[in-house]
Amino acid sequence: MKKKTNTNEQSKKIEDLQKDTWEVKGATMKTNQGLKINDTNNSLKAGERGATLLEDFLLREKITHFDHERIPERIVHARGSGAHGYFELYEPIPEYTKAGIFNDTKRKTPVFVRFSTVAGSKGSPDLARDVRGFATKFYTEEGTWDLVGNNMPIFFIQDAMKFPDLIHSVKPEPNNEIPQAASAHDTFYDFVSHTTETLHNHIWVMSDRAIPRSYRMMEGFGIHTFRFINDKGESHFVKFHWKPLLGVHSVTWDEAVKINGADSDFHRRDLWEAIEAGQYPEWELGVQIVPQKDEHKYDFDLLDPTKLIPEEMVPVKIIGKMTLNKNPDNFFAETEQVAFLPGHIVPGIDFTNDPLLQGRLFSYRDTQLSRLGSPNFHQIPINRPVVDNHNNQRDGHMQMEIPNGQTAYFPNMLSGGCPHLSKMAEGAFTSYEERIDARKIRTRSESFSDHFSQPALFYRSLSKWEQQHVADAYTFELGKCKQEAIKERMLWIIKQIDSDLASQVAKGLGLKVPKNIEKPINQAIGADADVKKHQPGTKKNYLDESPALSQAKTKFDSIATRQIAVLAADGFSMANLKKMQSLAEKDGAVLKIIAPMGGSIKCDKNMEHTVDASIMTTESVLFDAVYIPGGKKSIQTLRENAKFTKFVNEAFKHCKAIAVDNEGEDFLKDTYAGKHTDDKAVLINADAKAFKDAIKKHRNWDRMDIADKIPA
Ligand code: HDE
Repeated sequence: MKKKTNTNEQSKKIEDLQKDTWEVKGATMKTNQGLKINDTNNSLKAGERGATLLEDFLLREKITHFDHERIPERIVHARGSGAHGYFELYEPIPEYTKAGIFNDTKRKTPVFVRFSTVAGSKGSPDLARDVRGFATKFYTEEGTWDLVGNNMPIFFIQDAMKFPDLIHSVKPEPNNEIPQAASAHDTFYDFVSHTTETLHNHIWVMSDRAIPRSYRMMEGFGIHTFRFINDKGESHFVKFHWKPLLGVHSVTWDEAVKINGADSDFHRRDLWEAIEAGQYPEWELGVQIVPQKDEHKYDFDLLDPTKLIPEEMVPVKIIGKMTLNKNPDNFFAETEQVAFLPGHIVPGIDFTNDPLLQGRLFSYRDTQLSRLGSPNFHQIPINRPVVDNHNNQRDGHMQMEIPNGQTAYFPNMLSGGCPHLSKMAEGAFTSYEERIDARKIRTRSESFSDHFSQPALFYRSLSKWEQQHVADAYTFELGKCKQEAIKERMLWIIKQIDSDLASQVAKGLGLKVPKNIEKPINQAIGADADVKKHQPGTKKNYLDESPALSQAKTKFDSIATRQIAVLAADGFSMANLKKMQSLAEKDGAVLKIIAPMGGSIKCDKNMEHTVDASIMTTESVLFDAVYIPGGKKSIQTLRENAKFTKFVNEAFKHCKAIAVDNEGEDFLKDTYAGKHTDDKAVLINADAKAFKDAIKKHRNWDRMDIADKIPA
């Protein structure tokens, strides 16, 4: 077997994976037994036209393997993309945690990250309105730590017991398996409208966070409150945050719908291409720390996963940075077979009693058994730690290791007591000794009953355009429901968040916000409890606004990796293009020439330029900005092809920056952008810096009112 050599910067994990990686180029085709193969095109037959012989072991080996190539897709988060990278610490935090990864600034801890959508199947489109998974495997010197988070800081439900109900309601309906990768249907809203604890995560899903521009431009959150344990055994509560260096940006719903048709792999491709181009995605890791003594200080329960701790109440301390710098060599072997378990922790990190987290500790190991088929899934190359992992577990399907020796039990004398235990001073793990003195009881804590305060805080904290997007999303989603009763319940519930929001949505649905709902909310209680006594608590206002929740307050300082469509045909002005090329050369943007046909075009200096895409094979929604260089002949050609006009109209509708030079202005007149040349992101004969500044802002949301009326 020829081993692949990797030219990328080596990490301990990449080196480890190379033991199992082989290079297709230069390899000789052989059977799984190492037999050289002479013909892989024809089966063994009785005569040229004869029946195939059972003897044909070559056919059987090939077909049998093929027949078993598929494994069950993940029950949730089936659709995903992964990448390798590393984590570096900025400054040690021994006062909070003894975890090696958070104490040694010289370490470059290898990581593997998998981003995903939740509800859709493995082949579903990337731009579904959905939560995104953000799961990170840290291959640390003390063992593997998995931080299995999402791109939203809270979850839909408070107790693991409700997870199958939640997922069954959002997945395609069981009778007809419709709709795919979409929450806009009756069963989901039936569940949500009866389970108000879902509202906080739900309003995040109605916001732009659910349709990110890129995996590289979204935040990540551990969601649950975890514990940090220092070397004195003291505990601090901690919440984990990933903050993307490119800021948090999203597309509009109209774009999302169109991107799903134009390139259903949009996010996967974006991640892959950025890494291949050496424009490595980066996130800073932040922690919110709450001392043990402050456990009950807040208006919400730290153990309730439907609540966030506003950053304005407990600041996020940035402690390190993650860089993703290598694409997987094989999607199935790495991205599909990677198994994340929230139960994978290291000394210095521990769990809390969050009832959702507690349930997850069971579920993930369990699901890998049916998904990967064996308790030895930790031996799959992507899953094995970078440190040795010896114990007395043995056998099982697909055992890959050969533990030698006479014993597989502890204690023993025959193997000198090995594998031996470690002392605490040698870095052994021990669980935090939490005092528990309680009744065994199947119930929900009263401290979890506030369902409206934080959705309302989130909505209040959004900018006007973000609020409008939320209202539009509710109107769309409920508009797709068939049952009036479900829509009305939802309207009443939305009113508990914000009555103007409810009125706007009601107007769009052609309904009225009900004054009351007939049946009270079915709080999370047992059948014998008095439902009326268990209604959600009244809305509180412990913070007027949390600016950190708004994407309007994110970073707008870079255009790196932004895709700029250059619409051009033969005869375009080279001098114009040259001016804008600095955006690629200096600022890391990606300029792509879109022309009437593929191949190449000639500029006015008679030079050949490779076309990146013909107008027929691409769409405006795949770009962040549009540039049209001058050149009489080029502009004439563009004006003759209606798709170029549609391209610019759509870019204008989606509030993107559009720049034209010289005769490009004539082209602009054919488009809606030409009617709004006073718009600050429609630029005529501007310099590259002005165009850069407009792209940096991601979108000109001031244009939204006009844009909404454009029939593109
Ligand atoms: Fe998951 N979740 N989850 N989840 N989850 C899975 O595990 C589950 C929850 C998250 O890229 C499954 O390996 C339960 C919260 C991510 O491979 C499964 C509950 C958060 C991924 C599972 C939750 C997540 C999963 C399916 C409620 C954010 C994808 C395949 C108690 C903090 C990981 C698998 C990847 C995947 C169960 C709730 C994030 C079935 C029972 C909260 C990012 O085990």
